[in-house]
Amino acid sequence: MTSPRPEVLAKLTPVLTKRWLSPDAWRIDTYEQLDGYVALRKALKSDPDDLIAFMKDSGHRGRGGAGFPVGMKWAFIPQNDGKPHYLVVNADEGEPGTCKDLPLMMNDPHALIEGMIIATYAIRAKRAFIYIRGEAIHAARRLRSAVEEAYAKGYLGKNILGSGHDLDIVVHSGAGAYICGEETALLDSLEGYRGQPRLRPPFPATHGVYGAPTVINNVGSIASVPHIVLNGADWWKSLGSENSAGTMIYSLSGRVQNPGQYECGMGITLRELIELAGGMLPGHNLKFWTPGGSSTPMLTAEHLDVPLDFDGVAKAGSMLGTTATMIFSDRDCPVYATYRWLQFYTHESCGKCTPCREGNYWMVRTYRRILSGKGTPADLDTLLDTCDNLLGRSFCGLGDGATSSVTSSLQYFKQDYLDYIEGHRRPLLNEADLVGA
Ligand code: L3W
Ligand code: SF4
Repeated sequence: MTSPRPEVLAKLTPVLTKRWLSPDAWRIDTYEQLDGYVALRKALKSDPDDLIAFMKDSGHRGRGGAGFPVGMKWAFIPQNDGKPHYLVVNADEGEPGTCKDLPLMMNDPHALIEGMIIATYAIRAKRAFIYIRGEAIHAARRLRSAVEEAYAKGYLGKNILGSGHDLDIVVHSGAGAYICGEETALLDSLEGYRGQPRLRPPFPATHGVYGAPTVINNVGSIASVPHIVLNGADWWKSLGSENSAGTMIYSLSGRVQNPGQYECGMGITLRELIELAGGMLPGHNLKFWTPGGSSTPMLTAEHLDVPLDFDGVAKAGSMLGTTATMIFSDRDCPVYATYRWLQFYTHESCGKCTPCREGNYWMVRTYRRILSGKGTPADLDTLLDTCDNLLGRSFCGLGDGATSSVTSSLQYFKQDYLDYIEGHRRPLLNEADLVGA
């Protein structure tokens, strides 16, 4: 294992992760000793509209995959409309490879709660929900206990710290469906319906929970807010790169020595992240990787120096997504990885629209043929054709995301496919796997 060079080590910038190593930082007393709820006091002295303008100025962008400007989203909420407003935190972290929100909620739940109080004050909402992934029972328990602590100390409930702002927070557990991370399916699920995406527009900003104006933000987007309020918009901008303000928690998994979460200013490269993670595993050379989970097109060893910010990754033909960097080596097969991801999308497809429901199912069957040595070169054209019929034609982002690894693996690793088809590589699946294919 190699130690990172000092200049690379200096790129670690703990902001959201800075309390993670303090034992008990998840308890309110410790949190308060570590600057907790100081930003809230500052925010409650501001005018809500000024807070929204401040968030716009900070350049803070959403951490859930799309990178939508947070301040702009808050500003969409109509004011003086006589309707209740809501904040919903999307804690349904389920994108394959993504592991940044769960550790954040486990280690620093009050950062999320403090950010929620500030956000609701700005958008004038009195009720907020945390929609947490059903499997994350441990994190839901931790959040519920943190919410109770916050009520006991007067940070939640009526007239918070004498400001006149009221807020109730409900922690709502989902039932384990990936699609409920899509914001409108999440709303259906929260309202007690089967979680399926709604047509957009109208966007949740005007028609969200119970038809009322709603801001839906990712855990990381909201947990960053107290830090930004405390240290200023310019400070946040200075930590990142142009158009990508602040830090990001990059979750590294796969063939590196020390997989885990590395928080760095946006714009760090994969080469530097791998160095921070102690290098590749012995005997492994980087072959392909995802910048932001399985829904983002894979990149290759050619892209080691791409800045991992919104613009840099887009220029390289992919998406920053959730910064779930899954690292694969020359001992891994991009065809098989894509097959496994497609199985995931097929299983998680809600079935509402034909391109995604049928397209994923047929692509899985095609991959089974290829991986069992029974594929033909025409299968590769069929795969691309199927992707054409999913991308931009699916009802929600799940269908689009499913195509990412198919098209990118065919772009960079067509020979790997041909090796199975032409019999140069031992099939990974056998006849039994072809049942139903
Ligand atoms: C009002 C408008 N609001 C856009 C809002 C919209 C949403 C946000 C971004 O998908 C991506 C997806 C996954 N008036 C608006 C407006 N908004 N125009 O802005 O919207 P959008 O459509 O760009 O993206 P999205 O639907 O939020 C998210 C990708 O992220 N992804 C997903 C990962 C999964 C997780 C997880 O497991 N937690 O995040 C990974 O890459 O494929 O492309 O709020 O309402 N005119
Ligand atoms: Fe459902 Fe897939 Fe269509 Fe999204 S794209 S609505 S998940 S079937």
